[in-house]
Formats: sequence, structure tokens, C-alpha cells
Amino acid sequence: MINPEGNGLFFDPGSETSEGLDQWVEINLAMTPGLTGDDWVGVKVISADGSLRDLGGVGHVHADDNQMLFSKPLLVQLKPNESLQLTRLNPPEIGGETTETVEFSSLDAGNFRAVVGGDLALNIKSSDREPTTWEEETVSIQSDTADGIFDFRQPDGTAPLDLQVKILGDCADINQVGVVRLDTDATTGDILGSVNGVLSTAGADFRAAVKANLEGFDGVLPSVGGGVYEQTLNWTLDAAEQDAYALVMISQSGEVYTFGTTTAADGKQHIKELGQNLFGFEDRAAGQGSDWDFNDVVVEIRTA
Ligand SMILES: [Ca+2]
Ligand SMILES: [Ca+2]
Repeated sequence: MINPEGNGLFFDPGSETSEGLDQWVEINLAMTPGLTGDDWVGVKVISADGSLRDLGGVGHVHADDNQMLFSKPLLVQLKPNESLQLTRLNPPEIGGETTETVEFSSLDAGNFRAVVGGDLALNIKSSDREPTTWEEETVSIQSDTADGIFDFRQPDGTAPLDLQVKILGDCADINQVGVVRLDTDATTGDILGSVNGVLSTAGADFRAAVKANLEGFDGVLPSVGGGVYEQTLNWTLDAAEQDAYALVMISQSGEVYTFGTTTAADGKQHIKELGQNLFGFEDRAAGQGSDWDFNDVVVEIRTA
């Protein structure tokens, strides 16, 4: 239900679905005329104790001429009495987060509309499908908008996991796309911010480790670019391959971009979340003519 101030949306476990949101919620930017690739919304919740928790970001994929290419909702999980908050995000390099008025309104059962700053509309609805195990896992590990990380570990861990990897975008350069396995704690199972023992804070050593451990999708390391493009690859993970992975983009000039806000050589955020398991990269380093459109290499992973 909408809070008394009209600027937050509650998950109230005691209410009927028609009045409130279920635990799993899909958030999508509405198809409003005039939207550009820069229109991007950060999703947070205010917990019952008043603390703020990030849930990720949602936007659309636009070509450089602003033609709409792809969009996908952001799936988030709300705990009882958490209040959903929305903030317009600008590309981190041109101002970042801005504080604006958000107005929520109730549509029909379990459906809401939110308008950020009077012009950026989002559709919010209780999700009518159960997320898969790894989707549920990624909801918590993709909470920062720069967390391009997937947890493909399955509880049973014996059946192959069949995935589809959609790669699309608009860029002049030719860039490579792949993944890297992340270290996990053998006891707790926690995903560690390291590759082959090298921490993501290790700068050039970390980027070298990412490059040295780069993997493709079923052995295919796609090169993409030279204009607007789209391709879909199959990726099957057998039990031994079901692990934690991060997306990686190697630029035409050999720069390494992966998860995190400061892992790139220029210290800038080169990846941002555009929807559930959907991430866009900016392919040029600061000083190489970067325009921070984050549509140069866009990757979506879903179950096949
Ligand atoms: Ca760009
Ligand atoms: Ca571009």
C-alpha cells in the first residue's frame, strides 16, 4: 500500500494483494515518449528500522540514435513493512543521483504507477511468477547498480543449467564479451570479490587476473560492435561449471571492464544494471571519448 506521504510503497504482509504488493515485485520504466538511454532509476527500500538498502537499477536499452532496443523489468524482493523508494540516476559521470519528488498511485489489483520528478513513469506490480533459484540469488547480489554478478550455483547441482545469453548494443568499436569465475568461500559459500585469489581492489593485478581467466559462453568469446547489433548464444553449465560469475567486457584498446564502481583503470563505473540480469557497458575509458551511454555492450542472461 502507499504510505501516508504518498512517496513510498509498502509491502504489508497483512493486507490483501489488491491493496498492497506481494513479496516479489517487478519494476519497469513505462514507455513514455521522449525517454532516452540516460533515463535510469535507482531502486531502494527503507527498512523497518529506517535504514536504506539498495535493490538495483532499471532503465531501457536505447541505440545511439535513441531508438528503443530492449527493456526488462527489475525483479526485487521486499521484506515485511519495507517501503520502496525510487530515485532518478544520471550516468555516474554526469552527476549521479538526484533528489526528486516521487508520486505513487494505485491502479488495479497489485499494480501501481510511480512518477519520478513529474516525467519519468514506472510500472510496479506484484510478480506472478516464482523466480528460479539463481534468479532469486542474483536479486540479492545485484543490489548495487554496478554488481554485474550471477550466482549459477544450484541446490541440487547435478542437472545441466541451460542459459541464453543475449548480447546487443550500439558502438563503433569492436569489443569482446565474456565472463570470469569469482572465488567463493568453501565454508560459507559467500562470493568473494576476487578472481583466482586476486582481490578486485588490486587494480592492474586484478584486471590482469580477469583477462587471464576470461571465459566465453560454451567456448565462444564473442566480438561485437561496429554499429547496432544483436545476437543470442546458448550457454550450458554442467554441475562443475555452476559457479559465481561476473560479466567482463574487453574493449578494442584492451581495457578490462567488469563489476564494481572502481575496478576500471580510469577508476570510473563502466557497467550499470538496466533490469533483472541485464547490464550495459560503456566501452571507452575516460579520455578515450567516452559518452557514458552504457549501450555499447549490453548483456542479458536468462534460462533457456
Ligand atoms: Ca558509449
Ligand atoms: Ca553507444
